Amino acid sequence: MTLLFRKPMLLVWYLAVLVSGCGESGPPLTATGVVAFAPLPGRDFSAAYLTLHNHSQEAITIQHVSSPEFAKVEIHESMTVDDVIRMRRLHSLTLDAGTSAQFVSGGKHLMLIEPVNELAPGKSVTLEFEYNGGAILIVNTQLKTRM
Ligand SMILES: [Cu+2]
Repeated sequence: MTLLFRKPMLLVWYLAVLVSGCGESGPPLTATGVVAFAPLPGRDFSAAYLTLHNHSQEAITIQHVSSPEFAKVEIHESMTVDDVIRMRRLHSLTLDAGTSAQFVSGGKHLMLIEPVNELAPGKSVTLEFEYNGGAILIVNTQLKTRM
């Protein structure tokens, strides 16, 4: 009896080691340090910052970002031209294999545009990153107060 039970358990454990050992057990794209701000009173846009990590052996291209809480989400990049800070929209963003992309104030950022409902600090929002032709990374966070 004991042997009969032990054999399948050993087999399962062995398979688990194989799966985790091949380096593809986790998602290829993850996000850390997610901060999304509630729009300032009277404004219909806001920003979100985070770091995206490509854990895979291939390039990952983010083709579209969306949120059920906002009409539009755009990837922007701030740059200083002739002492004036300008933002330009990036229509896609590619992360080379094993690299990260930081979204920070004054650099790349997400513009959260036109809230669907009234959005106060503390409300949860979802960000959906569509990449490589159909894969989706879903990130949840709570809106913070803009300082
Ligand atoms: Cu912007």
